[in-house]
Amino acid sequence: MSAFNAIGEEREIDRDEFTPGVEPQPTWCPGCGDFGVLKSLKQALPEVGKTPEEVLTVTGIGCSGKLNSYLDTYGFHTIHGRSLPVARAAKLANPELEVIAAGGDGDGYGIGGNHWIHTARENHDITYIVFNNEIFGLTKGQTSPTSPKGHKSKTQPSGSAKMPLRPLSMSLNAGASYVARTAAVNPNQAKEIIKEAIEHDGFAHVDFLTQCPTWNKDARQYVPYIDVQESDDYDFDVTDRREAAEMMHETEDVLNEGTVLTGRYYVDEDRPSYTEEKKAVGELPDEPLAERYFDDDAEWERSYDLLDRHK
Ligand SMILES: Cc1ncc(C[n+]2csc(CCOP(=O)(O)OP(=O)(O)O)c2C)c(N)n1
Ligand code: SF4
Repeated sequence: MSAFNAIGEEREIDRDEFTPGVEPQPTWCPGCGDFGVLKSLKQALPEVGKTPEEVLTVTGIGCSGKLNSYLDTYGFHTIHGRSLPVARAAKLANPELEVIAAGGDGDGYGIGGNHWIHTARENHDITYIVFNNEIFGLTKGQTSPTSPKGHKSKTQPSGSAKMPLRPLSMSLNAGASYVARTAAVNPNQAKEIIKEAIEHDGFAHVDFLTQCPTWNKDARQYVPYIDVQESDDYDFDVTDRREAAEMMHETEDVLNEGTVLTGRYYVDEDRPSYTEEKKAVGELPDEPLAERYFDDDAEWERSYDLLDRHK
């Protein structure tokens, strides 16, 4: 795949470019589904013509938060549940940047839940990948918002009394313009879904099922996965909100009972992204804020003055 570099020259891009030159110390366990997300991103990015310097990955805290240690894009490791506000700020300052936010189900659907709802509502042009292993992985397997009812862990030794959260339906209701679910055990589909999400202009939420063989051995990791777009039994219009909502409901009702349905559930190509809306009402200049600041000597002087004053 070819792309244009920062100075406008056309060049070939290879997925190896997304591997850091210095190999980081491995922190993911053998067999972890997080490797599947990493692989699909490394395959998808060059296929959609992105070079490493055009991409920013913003992560939260958790095993999933280590993603950008293994991916040679720009990276920002934020705090628990806060990948989305940082990603939003970066996208507003530099709309030309491809911004990918990532985190776990605890990170994104628990502590970061409010940011998720409002980022979807405002339709920020961000790809949001949630590594959904249905537990807190890094802190050793506690019950998370997506753990099934009855799930036993050290925090809920008698079994969780709570209904799991429904991420697809929540995102659709909040206003996301692209909603999909894929799985690390389904690598071909995962790559295609990630490519679509990156190319989508608006908030693209991918619930990415990732197995945690260390702390969630009981999870449905190797049950049959059916692609809703490939199966004649699940014919629905992904651009129709009502049909998509019904499909999501059906899927999320049976998620923990056997077959898992994955694929693209909802796509709205017509809704303008937050950046486009801001530009339309004159609240955002045409040229990226990041570049204005870069060229403006007075702004730099102001920054240096501030630094001096806070020495
Ligand atoms: C404000 C805050 N609360 C709690 C923690 C402790 N903590 C670190 S990782 C984590 C859970 C991560 O689980 P999840 O987001 O599901 O990601 P995974 O590790 O499964 O990828 C928690 C609770 C923290 N770092 N910061
Ligand atoms: S604890 Fe689970 S989620 Fe974390 S690296 Fe190991 S297998 Fe992956």
